[in-house]
Amino acid sequence: MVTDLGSAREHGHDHPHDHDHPHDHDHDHGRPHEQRPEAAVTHQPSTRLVDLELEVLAKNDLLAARNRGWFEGRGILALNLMSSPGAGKTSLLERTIRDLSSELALSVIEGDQETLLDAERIRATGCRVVQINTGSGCHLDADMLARGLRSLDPPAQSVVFIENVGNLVCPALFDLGEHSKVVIMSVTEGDDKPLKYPHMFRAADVLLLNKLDLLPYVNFDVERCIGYARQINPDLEVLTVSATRGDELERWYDWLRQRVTAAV
Ligand SMILES: Nc1nc2c(ncn2[C@@H]2O[C@H](COP(=O)(O)OP(=O)(O)OP(=O)(O)O)[C@@H](O)[C@H]2O)c(=O)[nH]1
Ligand SMILES: [Mg+2]
Repeated sequence: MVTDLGSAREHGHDHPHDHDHPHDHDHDHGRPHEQRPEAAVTHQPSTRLVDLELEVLAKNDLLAARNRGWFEGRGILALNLMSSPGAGKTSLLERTIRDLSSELALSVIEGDQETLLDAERIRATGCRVVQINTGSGCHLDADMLARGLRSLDPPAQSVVFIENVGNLVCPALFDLGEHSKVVIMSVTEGDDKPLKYPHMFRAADVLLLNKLDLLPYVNFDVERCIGYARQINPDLEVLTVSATRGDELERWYDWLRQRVTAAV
């Protein structure tokens, strides 16, 4: 089943940021940072904007708690997969579904700004899937997930993978009610990313370092990357894999099986 829930929100960027200029705007990726008026100004955040941000977070946390209860009541393990665009979330899911669907009941919520492309890839594996399109939104939130779950209707004692919108920043801030946050990073992204995007690596329970097969062609130091990631989050589990070639996926499957045993 592929369900497009439509654009889950028609807004710009009305979520809280963990920095000192809360705001409500569209992402301004088009202009260099130094050209943006706010870049030159030290903001004094207005009390009202801070209040609004806290309201957004509090509302999301409430809905996430409901999702968490919903999962627990049904013995469902929910995993939130996050990464920058193209790190390999859908590829990892395609391979995982192919390898484990005879052993575990799996279904997928796909989050993207536009298109049904990822849902169609998942559907081709025979797996139950619902696509959420966020429009201009750069992450899934707990309300979108709740609506997606109503449409997905996953069975009890199953695993729901949530593929978040490709973005190494915003998804880390929004609890969805998942059991674990899985961050995927590929070796083509540069080994400094844990230091530059610390919130994601701090929030994650496990890091999958993907595209191991490309290591001979890129300048990437695996040990340095893992060191940076553990500098940010000493408890972070790290698994190195290749989703397409299949390297070391058994370790990922074992991690998954352990979580399933604990949750269902
Ligand atoms: N060489 C290599 N390529 C990979 C691997 N995993 C994914 N890819 C490729 O990377 C590209 C992006 O993979 P996707 O699975 O679509 O990545 P994604 O994270 O789902 O992307 P978004 O949903 O757009 O954020 C595709 O061309 C994949 O074939 C891998 O382990 N090795
Ligand atoms: Mg994808």
